[in-house]
Amino acid sequence: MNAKETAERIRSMEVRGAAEIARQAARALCEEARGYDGDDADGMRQRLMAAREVLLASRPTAISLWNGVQFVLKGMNHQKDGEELRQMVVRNATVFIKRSEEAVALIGRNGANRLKEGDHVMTHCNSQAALSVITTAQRQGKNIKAFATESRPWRQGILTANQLSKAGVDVTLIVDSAVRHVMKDMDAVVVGADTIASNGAVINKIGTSQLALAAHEARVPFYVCAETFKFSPRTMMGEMVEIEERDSLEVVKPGEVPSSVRVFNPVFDATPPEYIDSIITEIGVVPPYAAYEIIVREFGQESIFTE
Ligand code: RI2
Repeated sequence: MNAKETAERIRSMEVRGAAEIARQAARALCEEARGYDGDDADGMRQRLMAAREVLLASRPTAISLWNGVQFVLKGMNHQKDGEELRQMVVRNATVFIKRSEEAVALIGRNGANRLKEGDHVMTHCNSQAALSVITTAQRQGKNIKAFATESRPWRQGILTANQLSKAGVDVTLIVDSAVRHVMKDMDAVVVGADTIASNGAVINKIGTSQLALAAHEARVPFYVCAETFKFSPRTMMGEMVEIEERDSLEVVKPGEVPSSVRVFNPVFDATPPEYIDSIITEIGVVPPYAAYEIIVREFGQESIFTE
């Protein structure tokens, strides 16, 4: 699928989940390189740059998309031969997708070590990294009791409940407003991430920060499950993370409220590091305050300055 089609599927949420949109973007760049007729490196570069812009514009918040695109196109300007450029893009995309898929399994293993037999675990939205932790613990025979929030307005909690149930996990679905009421019975909260800033703040599905506050109040450990490519080199330059705002029709049906009523539909929020126990990554379980070091280690100083 080419970049334009992929971007449309991402924008419309047909393809969603911060890691998955990055993998799909990597595949689309591969297709663009393969689909370019000829071996003119400059022409192919132009096509790839246009594809990059289209993909990055599809959803603004998840840094995984930006990091994925940067990874696939890294070194592009040094290639003089079209065929070599094509092969480089395909190679980079293959490495990125493989690393990303392996990371989810490693996060599952690392995170499952934090869960005990019979733990009650709340999750929010539909994060494959967070679900990997729960299902890995379940496979270890820990008899986990999962609690999935509905996650309005897109109700990704329904996906989560289905996936956990299929994996043999005992799962209870709750509405978002039941979070604080239920939190006192939880042993852990596991959520995903769209972006982790250099100060350790985590940007994830709207409502995540409410889970974190309720967990903090009830002294329940709050874990963020995220691949290292969810960390944002751009925030090291002081850039703020853009919080995507989506259409009001995701919240109300046409005519349900008078047109004078404004509907505000931000789809992500920021959880400050002081409410986060640990971030569970493929390279280990780390405190949120390690974010700066992870960015330097994974992306290098150089990448911070190259757009
Ligand atoms: P994984 C999702 O965004 C949710 O915010 C979820 O927590 C996050 O991506 C991470 O998901 P959306 O695409 O990468 O539903 O862990 O808006 O699968």
